[in-house]
Amino acid sequence: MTVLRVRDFEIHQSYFAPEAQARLVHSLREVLSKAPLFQPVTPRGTPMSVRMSAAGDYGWISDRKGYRYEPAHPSGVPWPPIPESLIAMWREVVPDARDPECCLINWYDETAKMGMHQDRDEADLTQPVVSVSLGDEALFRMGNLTRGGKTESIWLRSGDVVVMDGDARRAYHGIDRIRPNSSTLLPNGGRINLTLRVVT
Ligand code: MD3
Ligand code: FE
Repeated sequence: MTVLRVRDFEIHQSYFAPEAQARLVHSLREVLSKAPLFQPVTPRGTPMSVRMSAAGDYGWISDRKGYRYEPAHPSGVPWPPIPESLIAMWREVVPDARDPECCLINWYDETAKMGMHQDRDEADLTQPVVSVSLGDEALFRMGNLTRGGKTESIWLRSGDVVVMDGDARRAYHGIDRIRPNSSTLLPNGGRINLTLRVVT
C-alpha cells in the first residue's frame, strides 16, 4: 500500500487487496438486493448519469424536491447496515472521527461522470469523508474551495481509499471519466464508488 498526499487529500493506494475487494463486492450485492440502485434526477429534472443507493442510518437522495439525506430508500425500506469491513477501515484511517452514518453507493457505467461539486449537505463539515473505489479506474479531479482555479487529477484504481479531511472536505471535486475494461473485479464492468460520511 502507498499513501499519497495531494493537498489535503490523502490517497491510500491499494488499501484493499484483491481478495478483500471481492469480499466487499459480495457484501454490497447483499445491500443492493434490499436497497436497489436507482437513477437520481437533479432538482431541475435532469437524470444523473450515476446510479445510486446507500447503507447506514441515512442515504443521500436527489429528486425534484431537492437534495437531502433520508432514513429510507425511495421504496420505503430502511437502508441496510454499513458492511463491517467498511466500518473497520473508517476507524483505521480516521480514528478521531465519529462513526459513519451513511455509505453512499455510486455506480458508474462506462459513460458516466460526475461534474465538479462540493459535498455540503452534512451538518458537520469538520467530520471527514472517506471514499473507496472498486472496479474500473476513474479520473478524479481535485479543485479548490471556490469554483474554478487550478485543478489536479489522479486516476483512482480498484481498492484505493481516499480520505477527505481539512480543506479537502470542502473542496470542489468530480469524476471526468471512467476507463472501461481496466479492472476484472466486476463481471459486467463499470465502477462502484463508496463514500462514508457523518451526516448529523
Ligand atoms: C471531496 N464521489 O459521492 S469520490 C460523491 O468517485 C463523489 O463517485 C466521487 O464525489 C466518486 O460526492 C468522488 C472522492 C470524494 C468523495 C466525497 C468527497 C471526494 C470528496 C466529499 C468532499 C470532498
Ligand atoms: Fe462529492
